[in-house]
Amino acid sequence: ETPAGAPEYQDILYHQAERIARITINRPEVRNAFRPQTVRELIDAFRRAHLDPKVGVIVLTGAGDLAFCSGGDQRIRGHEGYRDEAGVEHLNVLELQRQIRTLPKPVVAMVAGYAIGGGHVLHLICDLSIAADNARFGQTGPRVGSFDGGFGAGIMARTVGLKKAKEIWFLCRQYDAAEALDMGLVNTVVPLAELERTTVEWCRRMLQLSPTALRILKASFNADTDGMAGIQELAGNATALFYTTEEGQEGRNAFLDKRDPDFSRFPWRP
Ligand code: 2NE
Repeated sequence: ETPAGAPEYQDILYHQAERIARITINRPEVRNAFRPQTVRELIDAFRRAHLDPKVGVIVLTGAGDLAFCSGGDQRIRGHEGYRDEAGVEHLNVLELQRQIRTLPKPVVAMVAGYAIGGGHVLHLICDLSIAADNARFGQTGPRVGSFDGGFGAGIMARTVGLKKAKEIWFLCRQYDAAEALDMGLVNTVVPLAELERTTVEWCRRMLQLSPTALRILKASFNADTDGMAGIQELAGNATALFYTTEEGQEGRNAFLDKRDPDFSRFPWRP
């Protein structure tokens, strides 16, 4: 079901059912490589799912069985980035990575076929990765004259360990689904025919849990790596919870009533 009012996208698909938003990169003719327009649409779709209170969990996937995503579209790679329709060159996928990482709902990568290059980093950034048995993973940067030294290196090292992360980047090999599971790069591997069903099952399980607990846990996992921005995200959750208390509301009410606030009935907790 595509929700009413959803924009018509050219490079992606947006579906929602049962509090699960599914965002699909839809360029199978290039193994779901992304161009600036694709990334712009993905950012819009993730924002939509983030803000929609009817959405609890987001699934990112690629159209067809052959690829999740093969990274930046090399045909339109220009002098300093990927060229858009106006000729402007971008690396806007870095903004998308930050968005997936920080939006306060679980994001699940559903991977069939290749997750390669910048497409591999996208699955890495997602909170969970569910792989079909035909999935293949790897970085190609040093072979095609590129690299992702941000989350692509740092989160990779945190996920699979430093030695393995360096191997993945320095050798540009491909790894099958069993190897990916073995190194902790994915959460589970299922037969291709079971991929959709398992992903929905995992999403349904998360949807039965406390949204606030999952929201704050996601921020907590990012907090130390993300420095002040990570603390901001955690602290924003504390502020939002404080707003819901009588103590927090007394300050606002006093201001609106044009009186001094009276916090005397609230305890100084140990
Ligand atoms: C993905 C992979 C391994 C698939 O291989 P295979 O054998 O299944 O398919 P094939 O024949 O290579 O690809 C099918 C069609 O898709 C195009 C191919 O050129 C081919 O087109 P035709 O010959 O049929 O016309 N295609 C595939 N990937 C593409 C891409 N990324 N851009 C444009 N066209 C693509 C194999 O195709 C592969 O290795 N692809 C390249 C992977 C790659 O190097 N990606 C870029 C990494 S750099 C990056 O993503 C990046 C970054 O490092 C930093 C910031 C932002 C992005």
